[in-house]
Amino acid sequence: AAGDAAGQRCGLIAIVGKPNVGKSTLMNALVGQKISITSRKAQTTRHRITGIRTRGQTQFVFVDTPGFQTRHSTALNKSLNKTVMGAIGDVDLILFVVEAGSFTLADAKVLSLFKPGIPTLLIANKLDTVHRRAEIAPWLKGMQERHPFAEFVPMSAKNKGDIERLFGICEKYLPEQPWWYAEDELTDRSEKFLASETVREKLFRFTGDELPYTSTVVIDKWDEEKSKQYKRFIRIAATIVVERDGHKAMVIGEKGERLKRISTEARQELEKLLDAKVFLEVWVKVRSGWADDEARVRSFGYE
Ligand code: GDP
Ligand code: K
Ligand code: MG
Repeated sequence: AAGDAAGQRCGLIAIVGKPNVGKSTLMNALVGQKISITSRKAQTTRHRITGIRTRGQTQFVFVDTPGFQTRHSTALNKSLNKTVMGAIGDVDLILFVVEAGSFTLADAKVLSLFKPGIPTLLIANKLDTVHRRAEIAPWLKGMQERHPFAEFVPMSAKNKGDIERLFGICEKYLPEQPWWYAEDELTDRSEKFLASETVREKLFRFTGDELPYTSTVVIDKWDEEKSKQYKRFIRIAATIVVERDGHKAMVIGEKGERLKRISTEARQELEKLLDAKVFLEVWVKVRSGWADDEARVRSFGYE
């Protein structure tokens, strides 16, 4: 697009809300590719993740955030909250995501962080799970009294038509200015980062609720080798860091079955994401108390 920035629109859109309302699912649907990992567990998203989508003359730059943590005040949670605050400070539009028909204390806490002046859409997500649709209208009316939302968008992040409609709504709020990224860019995150997140997603999906959310993934080795057979060939070694021996046994599973499943599914997804042949090794290590230790939280990549 170099040299022809006339008529271009571009802007930053923050996706904010309490854990598990569907923020990352929404961002992936908007970007059209899985950039941000999702699961039914709270605290799946730990970083500020940018997802980019360019359509026609408009470049939408979405920022997915961790759900605001209100329950425990560990170093990890403090860092997550700082990430959310940083993301909503200077954006063109906020998508405040809640579950349609519901508004809890945790939702209210997130809403109370918003500075006045930034247009905010109420995204009433998971509409597909609402059986009594007639109750949505009075609920929206109540929401109108809580905050001067610019618009209400009852929708489902899993419905393509709703995603299309949301693009049309968001576009109006983005200023006319040249694009910040190339037309085909999808994220500002590195491949290495996406790899560690992919392993973490499989870890979360294949372990029960007993595995604390504090477990994390570190990439120890990343070697892209020349190959005659494949366009790209990447050797990756990842370590899952857990807090206790018992958690380690849980991740490995009986006869190593669970760890095998985690690494197989992560490899398959990474091959698609990186468009490469991937050789992935996954190890498990115990480091007790890392989520309470600020220096270690930083060393694992959380600001
Ligand atoms: P986040 O914590 O806000 O980022 O939430 P996620 O995107 O990780 O989603 C949490 C859970 O809600 C996942 O199991 C999603 O599949 C599910 N989910 C997200 N959006 C919808 C939706 O529109 N409808 C339904 N039924 N489930 C959804
Ligand atoms: K989640
Ligand atoms: Mg998320």
